Amino acid sequence: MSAPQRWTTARSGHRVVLASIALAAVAALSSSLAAGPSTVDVDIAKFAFVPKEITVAPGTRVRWTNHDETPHTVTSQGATKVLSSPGMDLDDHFEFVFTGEGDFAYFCTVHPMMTAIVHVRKGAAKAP
Ligand SMILES: [Cu+2]
Repeated sequence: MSAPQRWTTARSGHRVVLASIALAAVAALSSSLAAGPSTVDVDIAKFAFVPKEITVAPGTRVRWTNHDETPHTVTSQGATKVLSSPGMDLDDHFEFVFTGEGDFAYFCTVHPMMTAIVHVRKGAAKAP
């Protein structure tokens, strides 16, 4: 009678250790998410970048999502070539973290009339 009891005790102890490891993993994941850059979304819909103009703080990640069935790109205008996405199909994302201040005009290489701009300013409100 005493042997099965010890076995049960050892098993429940093992379970407690596993639960602690899982909790530590969740805590590590959420703290790394909290420390990561905040994200601002730009939609690509009906052959337009929406919003067409945004202002973000340095360190902000901008994430473009294509909602059109037509492929689009996010490509820097001029010589900078900061932004250079591949062709994005429906529901594809493209992300870029803006580290320094500046004005980043971009367009779609497939439809050059699609233009937009990201302003990066130290005073800009942090995204939630
Ligand atoms: Cu396009």
